[in-house]
Amino acid sequence: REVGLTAEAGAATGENKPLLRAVSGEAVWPPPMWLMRQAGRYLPEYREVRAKAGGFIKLCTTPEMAAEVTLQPIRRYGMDGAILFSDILMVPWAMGQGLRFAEGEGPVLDPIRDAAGVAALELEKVRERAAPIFETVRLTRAALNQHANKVSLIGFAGSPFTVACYMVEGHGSKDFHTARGMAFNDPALFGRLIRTLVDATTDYLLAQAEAGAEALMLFDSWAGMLPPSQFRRWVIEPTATIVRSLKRLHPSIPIIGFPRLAGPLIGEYAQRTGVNTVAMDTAMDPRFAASAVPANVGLQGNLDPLALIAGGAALEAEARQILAAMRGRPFVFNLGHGIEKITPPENVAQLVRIVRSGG
Ligand code: 1CP
Repeated sequence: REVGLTAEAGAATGENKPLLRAVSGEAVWPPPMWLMRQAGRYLPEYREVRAKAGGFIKLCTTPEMAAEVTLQPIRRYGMDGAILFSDILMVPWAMGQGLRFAEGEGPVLDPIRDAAGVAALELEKVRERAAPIFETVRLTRAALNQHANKVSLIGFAGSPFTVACYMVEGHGSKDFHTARGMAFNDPALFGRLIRTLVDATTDYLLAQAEAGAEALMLFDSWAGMLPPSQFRRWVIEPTATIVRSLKRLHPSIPIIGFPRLAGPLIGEYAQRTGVNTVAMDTAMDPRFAASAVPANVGLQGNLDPLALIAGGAALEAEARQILAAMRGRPFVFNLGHGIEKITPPENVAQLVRIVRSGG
């Protein structure tokens, strides 16, 4: 089976890719763009492959199919970035934790609540079990190189804190009481889980970089639930450790961090983790971020996915405000959270036109 794009985009050298330049700290205008969850259920072509795959994990671990859905939004919209199609929960899965994606109810894991559960995690199996995901990276990069050499391939993982939330809770939650409780009641145990995740995540991202990922993103979707002292301990410190290790082996690979709902701690996160770009959530004021985050650190974001569903004048006004606030900065246009499955695909095309006009 062939995975590819039709040849139309002009060839360019890797050094000239707008997204890589922007996430590395250069102001590029109009800004490059991609959208979180740009491959997904709002696209009929995704639903078609998803139905054939027979399960979400099967889709993530079948390289031809995963590469195909990674490329779909590139074909349709000409985004500047392709993000590996996988999930943050594939790291716990690769360490041997039971995981399933139940239709309509999201991820379900066999929860880990004690020392034996943490000790049973198989860090040494991650590379082997996740091999099909690295193969997806290789296939996708080869397809992008061949036909549309201006598009950057973004690899990713969840950040230790957010992944630990799911591992302990066993499912999605509004407040992750059990996981956050463990961080207070038994910080030694929670710390062992976080350290295991730091090691697994570093290795998993290194393997993606070796397979051809050109930038790496760390998703910390639940970071904003933590009080400042806990945010420093479970978000900033583990992220800084991962970034340091990645940079030792790949000094020039840009890293994007997404500390969702970090609020006023966004500046400290930017300065202390060493990420090259900080992704802003929907609640972040881009003007505040521009003042709190050092000028050599890129920003990414942060259109509300609901504005994208609305389309029309509401979408245009929101997008233009963000563009106006970010002009002159290293910046990547994106959403402030993942695209919703009821999003009309033509509204994404409208957004691309707005951003390409530069505001
Ligand atoms: O059946 C399906 O189609 C499942 C829907 C789906 C998709 C399309 C899930 C289940 N994961 C994904 C892909 C995915 N997840 C990507 C792929 C690349 C892209 O196009 O962006 C990425 C980067 C993620 C990251 C992810 N997964 C996050 C972090 C970002 C965020 O949204 O906050 C989180 C928290 C997850 C967990 C997860 N996986 C899937 C769902 C429905 C959820 C959320 C569960 C919950 O807490 O309610």
